[in-house]
Amino acid sequence: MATEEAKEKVKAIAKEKKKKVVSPGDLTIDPASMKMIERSRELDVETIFDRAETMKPCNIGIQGTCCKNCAQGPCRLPLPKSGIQGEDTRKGLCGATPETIAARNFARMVAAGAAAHSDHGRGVAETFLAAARKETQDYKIKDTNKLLEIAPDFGVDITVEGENGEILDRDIDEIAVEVGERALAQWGQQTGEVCTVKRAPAPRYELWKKLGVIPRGIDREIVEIMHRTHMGVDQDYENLVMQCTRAAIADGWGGSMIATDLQDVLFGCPYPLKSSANLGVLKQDHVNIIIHGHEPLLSEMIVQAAELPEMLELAKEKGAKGIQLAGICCTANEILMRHGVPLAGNYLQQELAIVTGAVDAMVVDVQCIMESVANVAQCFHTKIITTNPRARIASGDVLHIEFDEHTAFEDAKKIVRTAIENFPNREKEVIIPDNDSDLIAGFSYEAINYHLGGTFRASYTPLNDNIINGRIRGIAGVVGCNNARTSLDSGHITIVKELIKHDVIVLTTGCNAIACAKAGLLTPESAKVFCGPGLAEVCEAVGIPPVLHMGSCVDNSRILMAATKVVKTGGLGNDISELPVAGSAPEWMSEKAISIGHYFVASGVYTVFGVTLPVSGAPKFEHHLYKELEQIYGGMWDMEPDPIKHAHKMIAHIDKKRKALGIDRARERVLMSMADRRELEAA
Ligand code: NFS
Ligand code: SF4
Repeated sequence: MATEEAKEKVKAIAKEKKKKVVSPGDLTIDPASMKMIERSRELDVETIFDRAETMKPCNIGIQGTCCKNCAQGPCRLPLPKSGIQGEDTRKGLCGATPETIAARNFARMVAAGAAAHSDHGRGVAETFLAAARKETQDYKIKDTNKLLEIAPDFGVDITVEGENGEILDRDIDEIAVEVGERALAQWGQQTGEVCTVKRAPAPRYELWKKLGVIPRGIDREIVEIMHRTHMGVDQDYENLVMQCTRAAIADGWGGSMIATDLQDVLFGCPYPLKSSANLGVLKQDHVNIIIHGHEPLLSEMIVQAAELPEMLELAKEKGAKGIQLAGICCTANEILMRHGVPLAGNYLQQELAIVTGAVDAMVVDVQCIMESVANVAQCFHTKIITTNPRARIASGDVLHIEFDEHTAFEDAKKIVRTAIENFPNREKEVIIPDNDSDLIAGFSYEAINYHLGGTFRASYTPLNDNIINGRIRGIAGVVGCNNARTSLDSGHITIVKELIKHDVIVLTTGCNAIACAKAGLLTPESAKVFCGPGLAEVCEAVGIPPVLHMGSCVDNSRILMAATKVVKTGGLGNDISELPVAGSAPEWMSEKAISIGHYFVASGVYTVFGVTLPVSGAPKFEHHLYKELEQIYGGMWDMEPDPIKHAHKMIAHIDKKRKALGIDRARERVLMSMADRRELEAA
């Protein structure tokens, strides 16, 4: 017994030591998060930041070469310490090579990611159809302009021929029902093509057709990955990557794109608006409700419910001054983009939000919700409310209030009421960090069109012109998660700042967008401070931030559409692969990020991931992703954990494309004239 006690003591001391060793400043660059990590330690509340110290990743899994696809394994094939000399003889029991194993694991990540985005899209399509058929009172077709714009892509006519051969507008309700039906059919379709894929630039579409990678139906391609990666099926990594491409295109140009389209029609296409970001948006004297997860179906209703006078009254009755909504993860982005609801934080801040002691309810739906929020909440009065039958939490004391699109508003009211009633139960001292940053968000690809082109000549021409004349060096899509294996927001902010400093305009979504918001990069004023002279000039002239917030992760489809629009506007080549663009996910962690990365690559974009990529244990497969794919798609994968090198790899690729387009000289002239101008000004 005595020895047991001694052991416990040693453990406790070691634990203490660890806590002291890793200072919050090494865990994040975000001041609000630093304060809350500190606070969690004071209160002895364990968070992911502590667990990241006590549990290190597995050296074999991290290389992508652990296979557990059958009960003869797990077969583990790490690279030998001395590297591979001569022939690579590593094999699983069945003979699977490291290439096969890593490619199968990679493919399953694509499948899971594409499934997550696309199942979200399916939910939207179902609700859309219910709204179009008027089976629910709670959702309505809001943005009829966008409906008319997308209908032809779904093969739905927007006009009809009248009795005398005249062209008449079709009934909008009829159009909506047909679009809903056609959209929903894309999931279960067995043959043919997912219809929205045709939106890609023609040469891209033709290339995919030639390669045979156009998805037949969204679900089908995901299921086929699961089949092919079952024990003893597809054992050719190149062939597996082809199937990854089909499923990833089914996500980016299918499931995600349809989700974005239909959400815009239901809830309105986003246009620029002001708001603020970081934990400082929470209010001591208000009922604070955090909406966390991904689907706007739920959060849209909660936004409405929280605005009801009866809710405000109830809040006052309970001693609060009002109700403060704030978002975490992509739900945050959805309600920010359309309603200006402030961002509480990104993925790694979900536990920290609860640590403020000010969150009366955290309402979650699907994806990126850490099970540990349930445990952290137990140390506070916070109620965690799950709402989706797909996503329940067994840990802790979690409330489940199921959300149904047919009774959506009633469900939302119940949720808001539960949060309000919990306000008087706050038990611990409330400590809210005083950090919140101003931001401008809402740059749908339609909004960029409008903003850059002006009211009367909405177009992408000014953007193209500024790329051609060299003021803007190129475009970067920087997206993705936080990852507890790297300092929170550090990779995001270092990379984005390095890009804009070198005149690369940044399009952002997901948790990168939230990181940029917190760092003040989503304001027009930041252009002067952080941008190179060319980009600063454009931002100041047009009044836009150098980093354009385009929405949630399913809205990466907006980036694809923006790139397509740039191609179609002309002067920068005939395909996305010819554009001076690059993609990046500096702190990725989710399987969705892999699906996104792969559809960017297949669309012709050089795409760099930070932190790590589970392919390093399979050199031939890695080479295929990093090098050979460029020959096939004009886009390829890369991995670079060092943020500055990461940014410069992207810039080098952008410069390579400028050179191929013959516009590299223009940039030299612009920069020269800027320098000349400065000299003149100084004189
Ligand atoms: Ni995207 Fe959005 Fe964030 Fe990563 Fe998760 S919230 S869907 S997956 S963690 S960016
Ligand atoms: Fe091992 Fe092959 Fe089974 Fe994988 S599929 S666990 S490599 S025997």
